[in-house]
Amino acid sequence: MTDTEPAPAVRETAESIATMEIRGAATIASAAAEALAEQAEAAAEADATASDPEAFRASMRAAARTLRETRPTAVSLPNALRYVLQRMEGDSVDRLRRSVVDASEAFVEQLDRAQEDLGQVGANRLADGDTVMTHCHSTDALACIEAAVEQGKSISAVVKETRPRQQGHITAEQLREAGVPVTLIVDSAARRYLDEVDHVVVGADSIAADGGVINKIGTSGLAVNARERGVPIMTAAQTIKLHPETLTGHTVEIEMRDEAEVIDPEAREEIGDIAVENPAFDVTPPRYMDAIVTEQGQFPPESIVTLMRELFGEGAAEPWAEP
Ligand code: RI2
Repeated sequence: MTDTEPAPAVRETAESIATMEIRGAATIASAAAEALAEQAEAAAEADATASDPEAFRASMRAAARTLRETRPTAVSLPNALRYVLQRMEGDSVDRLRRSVVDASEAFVEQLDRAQEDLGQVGANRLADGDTVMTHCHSTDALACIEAAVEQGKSISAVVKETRPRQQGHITAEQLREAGVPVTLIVDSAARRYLDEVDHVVVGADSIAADGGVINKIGTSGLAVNARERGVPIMTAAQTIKLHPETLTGHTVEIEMRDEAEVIDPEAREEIGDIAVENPAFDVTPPRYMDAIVTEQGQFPPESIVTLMRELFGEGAAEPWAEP
């Protein structure tokens, strides 16, 4: 390992995030924080960095850049890198290493606590006997449903399959394990089933300063249909999903994924000359979302900017950039 080449553990984590073996905004964030700790341990041993604090710092920044470049939309990833790198301090490699490992552990702990806390808030919105509809697989959204079940409420679920990667199957399995009766449907059946649903519960990959919710493709159509049917919809999102760059007018990049996720190459070949697009996320305007549930309580989407300013000030540092 040289001073700019990330440790093998970092490269493996980056690869797993890019291929979506590790997926879901919160899971990506904790994997990235843990990868930085592994980088710190490796750099404290490597010839080029073990006795040179500046080279150690440079290797941490390079590792963070490798992780940052994997997927563009979930802001929990850069927020995790920011959290750890901003706490890297010390005038010796050993102190630097310790500070990174401590920050990484503190971040992962906070993440788990935040999810538990927001689960309680989200559960309060659900009543005994409710049926919820889910989209994709969100550990934050599941935390709300599971907390409601733990409160003794009887909840059932209509789970959208979520093309093209069918993360709905993971949701279905985890809800079933939590004792929630599950009905799995294809995405296009959602509007038909909304009449039987009391709440829609989704997660978020990023939340913009104007209250726009960036989540798995299909969320915005579901939200519009839920509004038309009079079904409340909430987003469960820890505050690491708040996107600080949107405070200064930046927009959130929507990841475009490989067309092979949508159609297999042979079928495409048979159809002939067509374009295939595969956006992974969409933006639900704040007017179609009833509440954003965080570990700090529930917010109307339009007021989330207040919390964002409190947590991030007016902008976002990039501690992984070369000085
Ligand atoms: P948690 C997922 O994205 C889904 O869009 C989900 O709603 C969101 O991350 C948040 O997940 P992907 O990684 O952080 O499957 O709530 O593309 O687990």
